[in-house]
Amino acid sequence: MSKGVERERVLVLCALPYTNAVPHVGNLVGSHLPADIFARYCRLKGKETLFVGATDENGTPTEVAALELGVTPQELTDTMYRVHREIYKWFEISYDNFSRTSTPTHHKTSQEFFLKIYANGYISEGVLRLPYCEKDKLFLPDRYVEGTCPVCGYELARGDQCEKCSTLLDPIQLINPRCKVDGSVPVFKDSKQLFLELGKVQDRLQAWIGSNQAWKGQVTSLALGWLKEGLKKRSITRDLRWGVPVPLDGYRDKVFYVWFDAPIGYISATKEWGDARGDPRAWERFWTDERTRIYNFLGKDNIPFHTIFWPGMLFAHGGLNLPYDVVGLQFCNYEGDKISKSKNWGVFCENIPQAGLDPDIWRYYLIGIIPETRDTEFKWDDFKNKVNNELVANLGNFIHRTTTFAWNNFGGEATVDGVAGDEKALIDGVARLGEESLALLGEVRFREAMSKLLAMADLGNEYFQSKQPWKLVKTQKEECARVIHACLMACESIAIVLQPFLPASSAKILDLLGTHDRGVSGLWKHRPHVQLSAKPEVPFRKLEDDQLEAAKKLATKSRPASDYFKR
Ligand code: B3M
Ligand code: ZN
Repeated sequence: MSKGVERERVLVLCALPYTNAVPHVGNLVGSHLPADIFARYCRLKGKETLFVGATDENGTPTEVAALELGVTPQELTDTMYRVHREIYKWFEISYDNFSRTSTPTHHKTSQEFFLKIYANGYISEGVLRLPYCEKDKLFLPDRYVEGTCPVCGYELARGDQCEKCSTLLDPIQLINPRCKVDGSVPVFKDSKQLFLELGKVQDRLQAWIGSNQAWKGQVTSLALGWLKEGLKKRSITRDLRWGVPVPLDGYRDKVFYVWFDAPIGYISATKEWGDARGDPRAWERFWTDERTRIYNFLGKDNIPFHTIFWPGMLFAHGGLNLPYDVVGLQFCNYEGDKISKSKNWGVFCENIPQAGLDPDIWRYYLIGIIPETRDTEFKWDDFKNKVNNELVANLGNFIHRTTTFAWNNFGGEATVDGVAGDEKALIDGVARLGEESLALLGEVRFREAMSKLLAMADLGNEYFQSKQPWKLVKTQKEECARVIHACLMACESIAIVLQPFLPASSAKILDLLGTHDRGVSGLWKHRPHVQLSAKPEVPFRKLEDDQLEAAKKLATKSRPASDYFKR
């Protein structure tokens, strides 16, 4: 293998959303958007980058939602997959493959994965007492049993996990269990199941988690906390029909537990991406070559599965890459309270495309509320202030005043035979801030990276203001051309760094500037000749109150899932 010269390789993974609901802004800022910005950053840095995701369609969440809606799981997932895909597309989430966990490749990959860890000796057989609804004649999904958490006493803990203390649970551990759908008390029936012997990988998990440098402190300490309690075996099969069938005699009428097959979806989606390009072994570069860095983006309730359960499965399997960073994000609330679809409290993605604002306007505000280290809050006042005072009045203003000045006074052309003095200081200063912004993105610190980007525009605005080109143009036209050239170069650097954040807007600005080299090296290039390609248009328009009101009206109304299945 060649040394040092190979491109870095990155696999960006976003937690797979269930198909029992349509995403809201909390879901976007809590995984898809940060994953997208990071993937775009990696591409900008010239890394070999793959960004995949999928809908999580199997098991109980789907069966129960379908039951409630009176449709088949197939109808539910077919429709919801399309709804999800369109929403992410609208927000310019740049998935290289957005798949589903119902594909034949995923079924096959999951079954092979299981058979490997079975052969490796990590699977045991046992009997599980599972909640059973006598009324519906059905074993209840973990999530649909509610009761008091045995660890922290929270009264609304779910059968798979306590939302309050994040402990992973089995329904039988709940005190006072109730069926979440009809409130009835479930009976517990014995059922033969397969278990993953997590205890066998405890030491390896411990060593691995302790050695991870990239993780945020909060993620590491959560993970170490669970390890301290000691890992127990966990059931990986369920008495359901909808899901990936278990390929083992005695269990063929069961399917895998949804959390068993879902993370394998990361591998399946990678495989499908390669298959589609006629390169069926491409996935191996990402999953077996240790130099690949895998970044997982997910909400905090998914942290135990991505720091313990899934890595445990990977250890049991062997030969596959573990996550390099588990980027666990906190929650985003709405105007002082938790987002809730049933209470119609939040900003819901299904109507946003019709709300009359560009995706980049949304992206701009949402980046500021990515819950990186603590819970954040969506507020309409904030939305307006941030867009108007930062994006429009600072960044947009610098680009617009520079380009219109160049257009009106120089026909959009600026030529210099070299840069020096204040002009060089501006161009280099802006480029340096650009590098800093990108370095922060590399550390998955999105909000700080965005502030650096605004600092680039600040620098440009200060320079423009101090040079007063509107006066210079009358007295010293050549000097004025040098000033405007420097400002155009600063605009170019800003637009280059803007690419991962606001992809469509940055592309428009770079088109206007006639920039060919849009990679990081473009930051430091002092192009001696710039010719604008067209009459500049305002890059970002101020949000007016009535416009925002109209958007709010649409975006805060959640569409009931049944709407999608009207016959
Ligand atoms: N579908 C949980 C969720 O949507 C689950 C994530 C799977 S990632 C492998 O919150
Ligand atoms: Zn608890």
